[in-house]
Amino acid sequence: IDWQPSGSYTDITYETAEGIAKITINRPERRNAFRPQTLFELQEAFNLARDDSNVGVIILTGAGEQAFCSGGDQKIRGDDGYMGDDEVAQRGIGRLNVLDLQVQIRRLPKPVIAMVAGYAIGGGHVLHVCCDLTIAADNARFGQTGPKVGSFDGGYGSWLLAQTVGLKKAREIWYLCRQYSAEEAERMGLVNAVVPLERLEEETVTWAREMLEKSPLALRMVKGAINAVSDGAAGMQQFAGDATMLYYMSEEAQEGRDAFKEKRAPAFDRFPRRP
Ligand code: 2NE
Repeated sequence: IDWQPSGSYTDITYETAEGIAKITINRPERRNAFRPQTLFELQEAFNLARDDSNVGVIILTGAGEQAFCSGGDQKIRGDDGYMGDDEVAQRGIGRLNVLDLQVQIRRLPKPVIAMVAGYAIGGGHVLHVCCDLTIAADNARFGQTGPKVGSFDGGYGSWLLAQTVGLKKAREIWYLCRQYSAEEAERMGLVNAVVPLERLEEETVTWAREMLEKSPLALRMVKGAINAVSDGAAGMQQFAGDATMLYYMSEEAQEGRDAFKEKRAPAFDRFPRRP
């Protein structure tokens, strides 16, 4: 696959090919730990992929073979969050802006695949949990570290994980902070497939291509529907927005718009009152 890079980033790369966007966390010297800047760039890249109507599937991955992402960069962790280089940090204020990225991945109306080689640990593990699908290399290792390093994720990192692997297993993962192999992760339903490391991208692209053959609107609605159950009112809000979008696309809705513009009464009689 002929990836075409674009954009100018320090902490990530953004590439596209054949309707697929590949977003790579590029801090391998820290096992792809994220800092505030990494997350600003990831948010920008996910927005680009969302807005690009040629893109149907997004792959999130980490540079190199050692790690997908090792979570928040503990070396720049301040006393209330992670410290960036901006004016907010100069005032001594930290950020937890990975939470915004998690929400963005959930809301993004296109499938997001986590492509995991090496460690998906801590906040990096939560990111793969938030993705729609996960393809793991046979060297992948999964786990949470929060209670060991003085952190926790009580949002998607806890209850979406519990919804994925069950309550008992989710508690074990958080309470004991163990690491799990790719095979163990597959057995507990935490990943969709495990493949040899050298075939990781090939297999992930195969899954992406298979989804690209499907109806984009159907995929959008299924993602929204599955997420609505666990995202409560916010999930329903998005799903309801999609219902509005579909309604706008109907002649019935367009008749209401046209009647207003033409200063006449709308003629809705020709539209059936469906059973
Ligand atoms: C990821 C893991 C298991 C890898 O172990 P290993 O043995 O393969 O590598 P090593 O030597 O530990 O790491 C290589 C280099 O990367 C840095 C290390 O410090 C080391 O650099 P030097 O010190 O030798 O120069 N590195 C690795 N992970 C880093 C990190 N997260 N921050 C900064 N530097 C990091 C092993 O490295 C590991 O366990 N890493 C820490 C994982 C972790 O605890 N992450 C934070 C969890 S909390 C979180 O992510 C979070 C949250 O809970 C809520 C909101 C937001 C964030």
